[in-house]
Parts: sequence; C-alpha cells; structure tokens
Amino acid sequence: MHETRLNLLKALACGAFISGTELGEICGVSRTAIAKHIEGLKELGINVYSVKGKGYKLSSPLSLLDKKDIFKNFDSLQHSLTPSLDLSVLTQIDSTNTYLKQHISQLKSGHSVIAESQTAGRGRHGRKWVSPFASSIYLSMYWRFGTGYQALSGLSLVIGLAVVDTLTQIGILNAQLKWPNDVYVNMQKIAGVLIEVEGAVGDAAHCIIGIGLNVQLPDDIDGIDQSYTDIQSQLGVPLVDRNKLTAILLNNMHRIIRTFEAEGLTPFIHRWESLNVFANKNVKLVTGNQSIEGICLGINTEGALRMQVNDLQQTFHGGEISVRAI
Ligand code: BT5
Repeated sequence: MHETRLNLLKALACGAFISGTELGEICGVSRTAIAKHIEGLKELGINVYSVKGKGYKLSSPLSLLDKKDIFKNFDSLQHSLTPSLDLSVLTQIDSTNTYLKQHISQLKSGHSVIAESQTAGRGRHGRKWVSPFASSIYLSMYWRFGTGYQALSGLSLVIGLAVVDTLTQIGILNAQLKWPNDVYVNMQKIAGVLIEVEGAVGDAAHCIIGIGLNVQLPDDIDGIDQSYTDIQSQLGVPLVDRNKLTAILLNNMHRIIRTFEAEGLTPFIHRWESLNVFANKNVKLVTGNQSIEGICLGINTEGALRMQVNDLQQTFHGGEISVRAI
C-alpha cells in the first residue's frame, strides 16, 4: 500500500473524527491529497466517511497488523521449547498460501506470512476465500515434514484444533469442528483451513498451512454463500486486538504441529471428536458424483471420516458433509 495511505489509515484506525488539516499534518501532505487518498482507502473496501466541520472517521475502529506488536505478544506467551518467531507481515497479497509457495526455496520450516488483505484468497477445490482489508487473519505457515507425504493425513484436523484453542483463549468457548477443515461457532463458519503439499511421496513433504479466521467482517460483505460469523460479533466487543490474536494462534500452531510431527494424529482424536459439530447426526457426504447418507461417528487414526451407513461402519477420505434433513 502507498506509504501515505498507510499512515492515513494508521491515524484513522482509532475510530475518532480527525480533520483533513490534521490528517494532512500527520501524513505530511495537503488536504486535497488527503481527500484523494481517502478515496483510495474506500476502493480497498474500507468504510471511511466525512462530516463537514468534523473531518474523517472510519465506520468502526481497526486493529492494524504490527510486526513488533505480534512479536511482543508472542514473546510473552512463549515457553522455552518454542522457537523464535519467523514472520513476514504484508499489506496486500494475492494469497498468503501462494506467496509461501513462490518463496519456498528461500524459507526455513516454520516461516509464516500474514497479510491485511488478499486479492485472490483461496479455499479448497478452487473456491474463493473472501478476504477484506484488516477484517480477518489471513495466515500461512510453511512446515517441512521429514516424514514425507503419507504421515500428513489429519494435519488439517489438528490445525482446526489450534484455531479452537485460540478462540477458547480469547473467550469463545463454544467453537466446534467440521470435518475436514472448518471451524464453526453457533453453527456458522468462523474459520477455514487450506493445506497444500509440495514434494514427492516418500520424500520430505513441504506443507503450506493456510488459515482464514474472521475477526471483524464489514456489514456489507459480498460473496460468502454460507452462514458465517466473526470473533467480534461472538464476543460483542468494539475491537479485537489482531496482533495478540495472531501471536496466540502462531503459538498454538507451533505447539500442535510439533506434537503432530512426533506422535501423529492419535493424541488428538478424542479431543477432535468431542468438538465434532456433526457428532451422531444424520449427515450426507458428497464425494465426486456419489452421495452417501449415514450417521457421523468421528475420525480414525488417519483422519478419515467414520460414518455408520446401513448398520456398517465405513471410512471416507474425501468429500463434503452436511446435515441431512429427515
Ligand atoms: C476453506 O476452504 O475453508 C479454506 C479457507 C482458507 C483460507 C486461508 S486465508 C490464508 C490462506 N491463503 C489462502 O489463499 N487461503 C488460506 P473451503 O472449505 O473450500 O471453503 C470455502 C467456502 O467457504 C466458500 O465457498 C464460501 O462458502 C465460504 N467462505 C468464503 N469466504 C469466507 C469467509 N471469509 N468466512 C466464512 N466462510 C467463507
């Protein structure tokens, strides 16, 4: 983002009215230039309005990402086993997953990237992840698993647990998980996980672990074709500190990934099943052009979905589940 525009946004982030003259002084440009940059912020989807005699104001305060603040928060959480943080903070990018893929040869395992917005945020199977400016966490972490591709089944499930732990630590106590990669609160999607693996079977697996976690989405958001929620509305607070949130999430990811790397999915199965949003519900699993109905039981040691179908227990490695109306 243009430096003046970023400084302007930082000045307005508190949510108070600030006059054009004052903003001009803060940013070192004329009032006319401020008016132009305000239009630029609006084009990014940021709601700024102006009142004659009072100046400019954001429709609600924003918590902007600040690398130093994330590090400070991370250090205060850290215990001796956690490595120091390796993080890039970006303003705008197509997709944080794509960014890591493009830089993978220069990165150390554990490197993460977070961005204020994504212009081409991705879900699975080419779906879109709606990524407005300063409204969510768009975070990706690179992890090199020496154990190879086969050991990775279940990784998206344990990353879901890292998100649930994070939500619990900030006061959202009723988050649940939907197989294989969604986090729900009150039956609404609050986060999604996208794992992409580069590397041959049997070789080391280079994983890109992406998380989109809604924090304070604008009211007039477009393009999410399912029920969704965000942290701010669940907590009922005016502002969520995204730097602290990022530090907590990164800490939980490091902790959980290291246990998963050493012990696999087994230590996590019981907890995952206790958070399963569809536990013992009648569900429909759509995989390819097949649709299977049954009762959702849980997961097996490989992270496959266990369902009871016509009195038989069956496992499925892929597909989308939804509640079946009966
Ligand atoms: C996911 O895919 O849920 C994985 C989303 C991962 C996003 C992160 S952001 C950082 C990193 N960089 C990326 O480019 N991606 C990752 P899937 O299960 O396919 O769900 C996609 C569906 O979720 C869409 O079709 C919508 O229905 C819904 N959706 C899109 N944006 C959403 C949002 N902000 N909040 C809730 N639901 C959303």
